[in-house]
Amino acid sequence: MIFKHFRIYKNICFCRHSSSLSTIFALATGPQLRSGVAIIRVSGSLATQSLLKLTRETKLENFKPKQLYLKKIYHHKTNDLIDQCMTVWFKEPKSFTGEDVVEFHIHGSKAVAGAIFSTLSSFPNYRLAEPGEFSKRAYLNGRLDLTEAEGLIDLINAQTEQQRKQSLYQMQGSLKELYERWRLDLVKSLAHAEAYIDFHEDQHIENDILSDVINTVKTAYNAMSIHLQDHRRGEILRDGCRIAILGAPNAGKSSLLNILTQKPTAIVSPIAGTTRDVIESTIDLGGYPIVICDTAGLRITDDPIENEGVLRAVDRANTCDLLIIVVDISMLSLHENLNEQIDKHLSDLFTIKSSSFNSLTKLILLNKIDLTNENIRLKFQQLNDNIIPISCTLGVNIEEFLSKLTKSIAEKCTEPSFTTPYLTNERHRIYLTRTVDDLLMFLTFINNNQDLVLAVEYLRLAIRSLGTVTGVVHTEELLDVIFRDFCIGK
Ligand SMILES: Nc1nc2c(ncn2[C@@H]2O[C@H](COP(=O)(O)OP(=O)(O)O)[C@@H](O)[C@H]2O)c(=O)[nH]1
Ligand SMILES: [Mg+2]
Repeated sequence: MIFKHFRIYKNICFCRHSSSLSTIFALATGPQLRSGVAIIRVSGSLATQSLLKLTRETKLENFKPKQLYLKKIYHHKTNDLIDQCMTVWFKEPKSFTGEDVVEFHIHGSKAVAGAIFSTLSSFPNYRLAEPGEFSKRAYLNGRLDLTEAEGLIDLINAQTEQQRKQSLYQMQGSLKELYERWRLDLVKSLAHAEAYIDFHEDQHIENDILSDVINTVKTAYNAMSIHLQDHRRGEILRDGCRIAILGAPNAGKSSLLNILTQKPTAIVSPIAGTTRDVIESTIDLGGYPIVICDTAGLRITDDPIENEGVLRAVDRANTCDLLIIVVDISMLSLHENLNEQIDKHLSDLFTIKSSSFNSLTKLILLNKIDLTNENIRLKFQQLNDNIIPISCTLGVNIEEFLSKLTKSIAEKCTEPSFTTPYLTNERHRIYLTRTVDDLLMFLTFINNNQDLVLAVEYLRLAIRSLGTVTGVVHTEELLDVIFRDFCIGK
């Protein structure tokens, strides 16, 4: 049995210590030098040498790990005093990378950092770190799994409050816990299934063992399928909710964009066909990131450039998460039913490039209500819930529109939570989909009473794909893709 258990793990790469690697250094704080403090981080088996040589101390015992010491630091070759700064070291394995790490909290100038880089470069087996190399070492030394490392880079890139929460939870292991729980259940099932294959004919093996395996796999399969049917919530929050503003020429789309971005991002003019290209802006709405784009007015036109603009508008709308459609109220016949008039206006608009955008959430803005009289405004109470009468020029009902928009986006992303995390990137989706597909193959083989040995092969593949999400299984190529997005010093 022990031998069989070993077989399960034989293809899986476990953590590997890295004492033979070079010692690396980089600026851990942002790239602009000219700050009160900047931090240079050194990591590797020779890291403490830099602490002793730069401070001219002889004994490492003079530095307790994780304690700050104010020290004068000197150039190792020229003996020049470089700076007076705080220093700290973290003894392996209790450091970010799992290796010995030393930090110099220097005055943040190009000259000070340059002098320290020059002295560190002169040490044998020292070199400048590659982008993401500290985090990659942390992963290789088992300090982070891949989802936690991805959470870390997302936290560094977070622009809004909700992105901060989601990435922080992921960095603290929300996805890792979920995926590891599933993986370990499947690993146990695999071990039991193999035991059953090997011993059920000639030894006493409980009959229930196979049905337990099937139940566990079914439970994991169902949970993962639900996890995948998430309407891309985590990904929308990570990448920004994509919104397109659509409508006929002159409806007030560019005016609306300028209200949302609070600056004259797009040209507003009474000349129809002013906006041609898609104009994109990023904003923060109630902590949610939004990538909003203004588009060319939808109409049939002989002008090839404007026509290209209309095509681009439709293309963009097709790849969006949400649509805002602006309707100029003066285009409607106001004495008839307003909801029906708006429906007709939209269906005329969408026939222009035979689009429907059926699957998309739509907010409809009835703009230029400042041009209407009190009698017409009374009819607004009968409007459908997703139609908001506004005036871009006078700023009427803009608050109501913004709160409805925030609500729609919050529904698309939901509030991040540690206990119910959503997958946050395409990589997770690809490998989890493979996992689910292989689990389904396993269950189908079993249901059809097909070869159990072959069925178990699918279970093994599923475990492998799931392990690729967290990094229990990895290839160099996969690590390159993940860590190349990191900045130097992280
Ligand atoms: N009266 C009135 N005019 C507006 C309003 N919003 C926009 N406009 C005017 O409508 C014209 C077209 O606006 P624009 O934002 O460029 O429309 P777009 O073609 O849809 O981008 C401009 O002259 C705007 O000043 C509004 O709420 N009331
Ligand atoms: Mg415009």
